[in-house]
Amino acid sequence: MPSVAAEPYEFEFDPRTTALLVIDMQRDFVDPGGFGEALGNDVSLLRKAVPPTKRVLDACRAAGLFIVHTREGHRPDLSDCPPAKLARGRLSCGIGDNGPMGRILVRGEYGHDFVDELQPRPGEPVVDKPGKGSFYATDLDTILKNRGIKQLVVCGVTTEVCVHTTVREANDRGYDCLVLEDCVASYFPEFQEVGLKMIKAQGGIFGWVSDSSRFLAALQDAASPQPSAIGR
Ligand code: TIU
Repeated sequence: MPSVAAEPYEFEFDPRTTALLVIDMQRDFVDPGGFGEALGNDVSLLRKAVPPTKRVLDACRAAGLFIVHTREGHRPDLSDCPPAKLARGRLSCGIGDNGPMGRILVRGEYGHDFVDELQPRPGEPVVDKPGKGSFYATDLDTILKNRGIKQLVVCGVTTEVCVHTTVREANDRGYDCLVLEDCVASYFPEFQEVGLKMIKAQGGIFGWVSDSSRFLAALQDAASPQPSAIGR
């Protein structure tokens, strides 16, 4: 079985039962003028996760892995947004309000959609979610189980919020998760560091941590014929 060099130990995966999960790579989080910036964050910290995630996405497409993209956001009438979430932060421009990229975190708006580099292709399911976790109030678990998926390679933003919540949800549902540290990002460098440590501590309490280079090398190895098969 192919394996990725990772912490706390190698992550073994079967490409047929492994999915790439790209979490919330939306303009509202990654680009100026969205929810992330409305919360007072420096969004440039998230942009650096886009190029390695694009390399991983392209390689997974070439290898035929199942790929799922998630987006955080709400119906235009905000009926699926808890009042507590709407009120949180006492923001002058928050969820549902007009921002430079349209209504913040509202489905169908420009800011709610994926950044240009990471737009889904036909055949790659998009899961719209109202919460931080990708399994809460969505059909993600059904989609993954129907494909026989057992392992998730995780990219996206932000590390300690939607990535962590999703990995914790996935862990409780029996999935093994590999988080690629250069393909996830936080507005807070200290949360990035500690968020990744939390996943791999205690023998991998929530999963494994590696990076795009090590994962791409493993995917390349999995695609090449094994030495024992050459000349047969
Ligand atoms: N604010 C923040 O760090 N994150 C979110 O609100 N959502 C996600 O992480 N996707």
